[in-house]
Amino acid sequence: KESQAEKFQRQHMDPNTSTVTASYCNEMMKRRSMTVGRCKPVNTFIHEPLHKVEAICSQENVRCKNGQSNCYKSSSKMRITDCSLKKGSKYPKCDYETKQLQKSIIVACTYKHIRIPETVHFDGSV
Ligand code: UM3
Repeated sequence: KESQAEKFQRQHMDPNTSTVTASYCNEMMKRRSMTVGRCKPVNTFIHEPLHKVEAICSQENVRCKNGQSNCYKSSSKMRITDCSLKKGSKYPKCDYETKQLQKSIIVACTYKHIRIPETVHFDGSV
């Protein structure tokens, strides 16, 4: 079964893409299985190496949108792409807007082993 950390990487990590095209989100949302059963409404891809994203777990601790306390904000801006479902797009034709941004990101971290955190959820960007 897919772990939460594996799911985070499938849904949010794309380190080897630097510039994206208008069709990026339509292709990636499908390729990463976020258009199965429904169109996931909003999803962010992170274009930074995994070690830089995991390092956020030792940066600024902030409260998560759901009230949990295990969210962390990146001290530097990261290259990201926001995918948002276009108004009027109807499953199974998931049609996304692609927006390339540089923002600080907030992720949730849990411990896989004592002292070894891993990223498990994307909470937002600021
Ligand atoms: N989400 C993003 N980017 C945003 C805001 C929300 O990817 O800027 C995703 C993360 C959550 C979902 O999915 O929307 C609900 O908040 P996840 O927990 O699987 O990462």
